[in-house]
Amino acid sequence: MTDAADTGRKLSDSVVIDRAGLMIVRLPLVSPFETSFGMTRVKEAILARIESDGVESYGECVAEPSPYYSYEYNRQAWDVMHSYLLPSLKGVELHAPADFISVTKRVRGHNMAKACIEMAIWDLFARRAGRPLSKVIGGRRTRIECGISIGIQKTPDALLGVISNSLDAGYRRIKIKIRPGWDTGVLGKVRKSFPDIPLQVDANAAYTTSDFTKLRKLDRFGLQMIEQPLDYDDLYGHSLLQRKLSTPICLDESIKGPESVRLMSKLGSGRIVNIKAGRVGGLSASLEVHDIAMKSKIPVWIGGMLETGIGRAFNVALNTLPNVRFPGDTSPSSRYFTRDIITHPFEMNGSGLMEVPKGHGTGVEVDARELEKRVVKRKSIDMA
Ligand code: OSB
Ligand code: MG
Repeated sequence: MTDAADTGRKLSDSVVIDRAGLMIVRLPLVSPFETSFGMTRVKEAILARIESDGVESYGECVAEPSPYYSYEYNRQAWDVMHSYLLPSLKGVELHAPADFISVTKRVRGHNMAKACIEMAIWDLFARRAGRPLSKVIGGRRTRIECGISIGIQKTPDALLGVISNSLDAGYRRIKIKIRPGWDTGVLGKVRKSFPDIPLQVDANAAYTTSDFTKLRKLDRFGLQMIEQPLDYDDLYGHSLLQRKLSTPICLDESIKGPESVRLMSKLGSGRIVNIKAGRVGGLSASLEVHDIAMKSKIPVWIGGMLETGIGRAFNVALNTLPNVRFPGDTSPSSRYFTRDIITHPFEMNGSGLMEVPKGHGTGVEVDARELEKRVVKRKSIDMA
């Protein structure tokens, strides 16, 4: 057990989930988000609502409608939560958030579905203990540094415009999505206009081991890191590539949990880890990944999946951990939605900082009316 997870163990008395429900929300994005694996115009997310002794809490599943970023996708994640994860919690006394892991161990994989429920449980424990989640997990910061992840644009000029606006808004680092055909040429133009900005790229696994010559050219651009250049499962390929690159490789898709970090560290598959709680199976797993990386001298940062305010709040809490050494993809609500589904949307000040909520649990409250407008499907689960 990690130090941070230990803190969770001491949280208040036990919890029995007496009500649970799932819903799907759809929120249009203020601008379409294109990556090497596809285009998103509307954020579709499954939310899980759980209740114990009148205290309610929400989790958000980061799976997407299609199995492109990950094998998990919404219809399947819904079924895993509805048919397996929530029923397995019926009448079970949870003494700590980590108990969720032992109760659902029989279900193999499906980290995003598990994380959705697990995070709601962490939030519930923190609310019952009357403490902010960031403190409960061992976080120390009261403000976090925001970066922005900029999708593939129609033209290089359009990209330069988005970067310029983002810098004006205060973002502390720029990440741009790349893929074959939208890489060195575009980066040359970016560096010509913005020679010194903190810049990184994310390929979302768009290159192969036959692209090493091309990828070596990325060393010219003074990038903070290259995120997931090769296949989602290819730790060995990344270890060969890292030996040929001076730019640090950061792994996203390839990190499925603590064991991936151990392997990455042994193989030398990269030097930085992107933590997404959904991808690794929840907050307990994120804390383990964070702690193992810290012991292996691998800095981490917190990724994002275009979450609504509900999921974003967990990313904000994770950003307060000590081994988070870079601004992440946790941007303010307005970067994604004209109106978020929480009462106090996340904001960033002109120097790229975001306040960590001080309230109990994640510190965010769902805007019931706004949520209602966005729900396209719902189902309650019998927990009696
Ligand atoms: O690879 O980090 C990624 C969004 C969806 C799926 C994968 C990724 C992303 C992002 C967006 O980069 C980060 C964000 O702003 O939430
Ligand atoms: Mg990524």
